[in-house]
Amino acid sequence: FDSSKVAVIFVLGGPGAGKGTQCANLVQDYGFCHLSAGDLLRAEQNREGSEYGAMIRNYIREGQIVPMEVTIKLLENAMRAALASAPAAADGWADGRGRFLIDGFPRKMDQAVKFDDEVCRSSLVLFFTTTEEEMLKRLLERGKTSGREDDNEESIKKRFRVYKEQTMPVIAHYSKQSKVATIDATATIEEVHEKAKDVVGKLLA
Ligand code: UP5
Ligand code: MG
Repeated sequence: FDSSKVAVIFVLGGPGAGKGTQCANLVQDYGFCHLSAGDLLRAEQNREGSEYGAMIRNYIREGQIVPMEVTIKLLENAMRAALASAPAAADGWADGRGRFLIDGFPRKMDQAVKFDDEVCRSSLVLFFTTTEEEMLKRLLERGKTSGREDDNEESIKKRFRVYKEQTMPVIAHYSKQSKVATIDATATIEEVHEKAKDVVGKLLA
């Protein structure tokens, strides 16, 4: 990708921190293209004829990170498709085209390094934090209706562990590059939204 025409924000935070919810709000505010790595993997899992379906299902249920080649290919394809349907303007992404929120990725160091080297670099990492207790409560509530195979207490505990062991180092890595904006996601959806809107607005200004 021509990095002058594409703007990427990584959106990270623990399982149930509110990444997807806040991305939807930022799409309304600023017209981003929102790509959730987890949603792309779930779509691939259910795609007829996918050679990866069974493998993805197992990884997700166990809370493990799917081999990065699969996820990066899905993200790259989705970014290309979005740009093809609304190409970045000659003056870059000022009008909203070519702006991406990449949600739930990169969540392991190998993914971060490969994406930065081979796809493109992010401008910012939005990092939503709250307690495990709060995340567990949200996910169990959502699990009543989500149909997600990983919204059960056993899978959630595994997701928390993988998050601490594999994703926190990614946050530390980008912190060293001063790219991380940390937002306390314990407050109400609207309060968190106001903070996120403000942070992103400053980046785009
Ligand atoms: N909610 C949200 N904000 C709230 C607030 N402020 N107050 C009260 N309630 C709030 O929100 C979760 C729930 O909480 C919702 O019901 C919401 O209304 C409520 P949501 O916005 O969905 O949170 P989010 O952070 O998006 O939670 P999600 O469960 O999607 O996070 P995960 O990171 O666990 O899931 P993801 O889909 O990203 O990944 C799933 C799996 O895919 C991973 O475990 C892994 O196995 C696999 N994966 C990979 O292998 N590689 C990747 O690169 C990415 C994923
Ligand atoms: Mg999500």
